[in-house]
Order: sequence, then C-alpha cells, then structure tokens
Amino acid sequence: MPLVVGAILSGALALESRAASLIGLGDFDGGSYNSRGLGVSPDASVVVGRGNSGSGNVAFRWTQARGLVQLPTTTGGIFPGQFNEAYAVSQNGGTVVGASRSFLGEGVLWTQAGGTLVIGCTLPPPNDGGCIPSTSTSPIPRTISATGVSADGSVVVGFGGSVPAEQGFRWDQRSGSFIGFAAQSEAFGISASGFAVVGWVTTTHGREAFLWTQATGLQGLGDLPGGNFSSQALDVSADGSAVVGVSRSGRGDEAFLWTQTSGMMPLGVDTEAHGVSAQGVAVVGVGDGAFYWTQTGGLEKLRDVLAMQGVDVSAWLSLDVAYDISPDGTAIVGYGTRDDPANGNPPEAFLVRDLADGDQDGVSNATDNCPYFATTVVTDADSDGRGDACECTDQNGDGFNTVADLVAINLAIIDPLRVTPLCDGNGDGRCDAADIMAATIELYTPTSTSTCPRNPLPGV
Ligand SMILES: [Ca+2]
Ligand SMILES: [Ca+2]
Ligand SMILES: [Ca+2]
Ligand SMILES: [Ca+2]
Repeated sequence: MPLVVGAILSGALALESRAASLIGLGDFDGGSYNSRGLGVSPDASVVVGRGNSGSGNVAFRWTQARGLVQLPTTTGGIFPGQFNEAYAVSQNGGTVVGASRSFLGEGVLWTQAGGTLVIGCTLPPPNDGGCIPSTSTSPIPRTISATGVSADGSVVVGFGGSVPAEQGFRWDQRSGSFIGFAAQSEAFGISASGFAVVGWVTTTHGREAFLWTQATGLQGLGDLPGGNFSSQALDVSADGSAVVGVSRSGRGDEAFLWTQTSGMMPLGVDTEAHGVSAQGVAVVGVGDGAFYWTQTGGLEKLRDVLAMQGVDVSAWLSLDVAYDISPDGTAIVGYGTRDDPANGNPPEAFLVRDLADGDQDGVSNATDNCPYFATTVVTDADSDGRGDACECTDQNGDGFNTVADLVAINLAIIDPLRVTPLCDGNGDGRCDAADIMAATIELYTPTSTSTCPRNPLPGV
C-alpha cells in the first residue's frame, strides 16, 4: 500500500507548479561586491548583467550549472573605468548583447558558437576586431550599446553615437538590413520575432516614446497628460502588443503601459517600468523599490508579492530594481540589498523563478498550456502540449494544424474579416502569405515552430 500511495503522491506533485523562489546570483571575487541582473531568457535558465571583479566592472552570463561567467571585453582586458554590461539574451541563451566601452566604446554581441562580435567600431579590416561593416546609408556608429535581441538572436537593437547625437538602430543580421531611427533617438526593446522595436525619438515637443514595426513604420506613442511632454519606451512584450517605459505626467515621472487598444496608462507616481510580459499582463520596474504590476493586483512591491507566495525573503533588506520579466511572467531579474551588515549590505543580482500563475489567468503554471495567453481553456485537441487557444496557424480553429488551415489562411488574406488571432503564424503582426509558409512548416514538421501573439516563442 505505501508504494501505491507514493505513486499517487508523485503523480500529484508532477502536476503541481514548482514553488516560487528568489536566488542571489553572487558576484565575482575581488573588487567591490556589486552585481545586477539586467536580462533573463524566456525559460529563466540564463541571466545576463554586470558584476564586479578585481579588474573592474564586467559583463556576465549566469546559469545554474556554471554560476557567473565573465563575458569577454572588446579590448581583451579590463582597465579602470571601463564599462561592460550585458543587457539581453536570446531564447536559447546562446546570444547575448550589451556594451563594452573601452576608450573607443563598442557594442558587443556574444555568441557561444561564434565568440565575441564587436558591433560598430570603425577601424578598417583586418584591424577591425570583427567589426560589423556599415552596409547601408546609415553607418553604424562607433560608440554603441546593444540593448535588445530577437528570440532567435538574429536581430539586434540599440543606439550609437554620443549625446546629443545618439541614434537608435535595428540591425538584421540575416538580411544585413540596418535601420537608423530618427536623429537623437535610442532603441531599447524588440519583440520575439523582431518585427516590433521600441525606444524614444526627439520631436518638436520633446522626447517621445515610439513603436516601430515593419508594417507601420515609426509610431509616436504620445505622453501622459499634464507636466512637460516627455516619454521613453524601455521594453516591448514578446508578442509586440504592449509597450512600457516612463513618462512625465502632472504628478511627476510615472511608469506607463501602452497598448493599441488602451493607449498610454500611468502605473504610479515616481516609478519607471523596465520590463513587460506577453500581452502586457505584468510589468516590472522601479519605484519605492522593485515593483510588480498587474491589471488585477495593481502596483505592488515585488518583495511583498514574493513573501505572499511563501518565498523566504529574509536574506534581503530590499529588492531595489527589477529590470526584466520573462514573456510568461514567471521569471524576474534585477538587484537587491543583502541583509549582511558585516559586508556593508551589498547590492546583488537576483533571479525570481516560478512566480505563481505568471499570466494571471487562474491556471497554474504546470497545467497552463498557453503560458503567454490568459485563458481558462486548456483543451489540446492534437495533444502537442500547446493548447487550442494558442495553437498558432490553426486559422480554422479546430485545434489541429492541417491543410484546411492553409486554405483558411488563404481566405483570410483575401478577406481580412476572417483573420483570427492564430493566423499570424510567423509572429510579425500580419496575416499574409508568409503565414502560409509558417503553417506549411508546422504541418509537415509538427514541432510547434509557428508563433503568433498568443504564443510568441517557437518550439514551446
Ligand atoms: Ca494561460
Ligand atoms: Ca495543441
Ligand atoms: Ca486547424
Ligand atoms: Ca504574419
């Protein structure tokens, strides 16, 4: 009998979500103790950011197995005052982007296979250290920060040049296409498929947050009512539908959440939003410490949310800033203050994992087969692990990816009234011929490669 009971228990446990946890990522030996987590991969297995070693400020890539690993600098060494930071990481954790500012100042793209690729320096080959040559009318400036990367690692956004002549850019390695946004602009975020980019541009009013897509071009997002005109977008959701950042209102600077349907919404006085999960369900940033915002819960202290979920937060005096949240809303990174008076209560990078019900739909993480879309529907007609409600390219809505969907997508291209949220199978925000290709790949290699706003990442 005990064996039977044990079997039932382990079966039940397998269906339960793992409890939320809060992990300190430590710092390198030597130097001051000061690290921060700036970006997290969708499955929370890789965190990137910066720490401090005996040689100075260094960029890191963290995994559970290897801990903090220092990323190479563009100069090979580190010298006092040098600035190295890793900002974002691709879906499989293999591509990291950031800045490594020597006296020249270069953007960096680190890949596990290809090593370090320096973006934007201007020395001619062969002394260019692997610099990306300028291939368009808008030359890649020398001083660059690479701030965001698409899920497959192929499209990089950031900004180059120095104030006040900085310029935001989007660089597509596949096509070589380099787009420089308006003069005096910066780009900070990119959607999973790379079709949407956010940042800010300088207008006659002042700084204005923008959303750029291949279909619509540059769209100003306005600003919060009251106060001076000022807004900056700092992140876009993986599906491209929600933008967050900071704007000036009549009450001061406030974090905002923007969506096409609701426009720009203030989240609280003296806050700044740095990250947003798919479809704008959860927003993280900094206010009076790291905050966590949801439609239902409003603005909350991240530390309180974790404590409510039973996480032991006693080793931390405070969680100070949250910089990124995973598309499914279950992982958050940033830095906090350790309760360690003997060592001066140092700041340290943290990773929150397995936050309960990341997409806030009442379905536990373990049983949620549409983790990027809030729905209580969990039927999965074709048993591929992806729920019917987020079965991208299932344009006819029967839960299966079949030839009938190729026909249905064709009809939707001709008659836009027929377009469903599942038509956009390549996740570029449009229902067109490219989605027939995505549907065909899904049909013949059924590994859930298609993407759409309800499931913006392939293969999951
Ligand atoms: Ca869900
Ligand atoms: Ca399915
Ligand atoms: Ca179908
Ligand atoms: Ca599409």
